[in-house]
Amino acid sequence: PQTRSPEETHIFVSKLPTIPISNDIPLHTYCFQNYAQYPDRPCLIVGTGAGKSYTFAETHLICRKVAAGFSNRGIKKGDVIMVLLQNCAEFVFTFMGASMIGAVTTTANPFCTSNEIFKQFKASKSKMIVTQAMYVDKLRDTGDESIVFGEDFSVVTIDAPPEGCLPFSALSEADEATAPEVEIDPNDAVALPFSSGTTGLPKGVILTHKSLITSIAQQVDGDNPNLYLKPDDVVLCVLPLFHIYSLNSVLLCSLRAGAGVLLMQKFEIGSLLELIQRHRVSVAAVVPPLVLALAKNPLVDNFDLSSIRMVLSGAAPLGKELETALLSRLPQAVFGQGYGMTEAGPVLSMSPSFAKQPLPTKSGSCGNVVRNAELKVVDPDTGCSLPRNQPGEICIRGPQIMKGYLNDAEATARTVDVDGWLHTGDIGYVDDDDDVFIVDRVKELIKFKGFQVPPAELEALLISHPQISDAAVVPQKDEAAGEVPVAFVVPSNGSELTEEAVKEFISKQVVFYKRLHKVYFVHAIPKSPAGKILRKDLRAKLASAASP
Ligand code: 4UU
Repeated sequence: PQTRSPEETHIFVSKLPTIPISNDIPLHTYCFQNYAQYPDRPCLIVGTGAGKSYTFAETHLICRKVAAGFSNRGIKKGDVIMVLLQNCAEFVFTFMGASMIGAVTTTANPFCTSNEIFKQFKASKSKMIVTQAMYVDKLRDTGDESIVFGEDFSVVTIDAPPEGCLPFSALSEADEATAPEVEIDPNDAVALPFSSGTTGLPKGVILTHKSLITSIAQQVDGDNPNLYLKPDDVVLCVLPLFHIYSLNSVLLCSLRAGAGVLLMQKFEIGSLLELIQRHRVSVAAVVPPLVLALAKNPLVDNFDLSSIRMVLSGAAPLGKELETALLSRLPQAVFGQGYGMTEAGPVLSMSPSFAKQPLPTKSGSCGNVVRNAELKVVDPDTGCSLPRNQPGEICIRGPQIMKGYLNDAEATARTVDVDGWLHTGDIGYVDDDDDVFIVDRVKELIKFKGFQVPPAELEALLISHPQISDAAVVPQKDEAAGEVPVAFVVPSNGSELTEEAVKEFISKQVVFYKRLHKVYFVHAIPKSPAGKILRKDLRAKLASAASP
């Protein structure tokens, strides 16, 4: 076979010039680097309740107190804290406070089941969980005798602590002067989100101080930032901070740029519109289902949304029709997409229409590759890089990508090759104007409203059922959610299993977005000679028939 020389590699870079990035300092230092110039500006605005807000100076101080509080409670450099919270100010204090003592935050969805939470808890070896009282019952039974609530880990609640828990004040009222001085290496982990990547079960994604700083800088630094956030911006934070999109592109980017963040606990269209109007939200980071709501919900006409100047959509594909519909509702706004993947730090490409000196990009495109990074498109069969306009697997290289998966060298090696290219499992191309288009996904991952649904996790649960002998889970297109998981199930001999019973068996064990929407009983799961599920065949089967 022909080997290609490096000169033949088609590499795409940003149209924006490369910039110097100070990624050799700790993340918290970088994010708060300029705040002394605007200490009294609002930093965090709490959307729920009385609408409390924290200035940059207050936010910075509370983070330092929490750092001291962690240290007083025995949390040390390298320890992992699990944050099990909806969006709230304490999420920010915990994440930044942990960074300040060199600890690592693993973020989890509070709607997850006990089983899901403890899988992540164990894999990450968390020492403490910061949560809300209403989720504590899920934490009492750890499902493992060797891990005892309150003994092997402590639980802190941001509201009145139930029995055996500490109040958040145990952290936030510590004397900031007692926080230890720690040496932080740029390659130390700071965030540990979980993602299933291109295959298999959820894995800890090690994001270091250096990777996150690089990613933030690629978005908001430089004379002509790609994502231009102004000091008087109010940035909507309705997407969950436990997902890297919101954590990085909304929270961390705003902190760095000095913009205010409006924290909303969860998406509800009425209160969302009310908050946008009341706080004059200027930048909205959304996902396609939210674009749908903003574009189509009749309630929108009752509110003044004229403050919105920028709408960023990402985490799942967005159709052109929806983009057009949204812009007819928000004619004053610039609309564009970002394309991210947890493992990529996460942003691979971003619309240049958000830049300080904006450049045009086409409808349906995910923008251009971020600066200080390289992108290539490879033929999935040969691995050769492809020129413009030819679809293939998108790969990204740069200091922003993950250090690797936690305790999983094999999965890391499968995802990041020896030359440092991260293979996304997404199929796309770069056109003549450097616009990136995503056209398909070859990895197993299913995305329900932008949430990750790893088929391998559902398949493992299905196979654990005594009356199921084999199973496969694949995405089915869905108008509202983008994709929903559906299962092909081979019942054991003589079983009288019903679709409802299978659905219920799963829904008891998983968070809402992983629930099965359909179960097809089949005689066998199509597999390759090596035993791999032929997902393409199953997907094709779904596409070609109403009842496969
Ligand atoms: C088509 O979804 C994310 C991160 C999204 C993100 C982050 C920062 C978007 C904008 C931003 O500024 O991460 P994961 O790991 O949950 O899912 C990654 C996968 C991608 O590999 C791709 O398949 O989600 C899909 N995806 C998209 N697909 C992400 N963004 C897009 C997009 N269009 N714009």
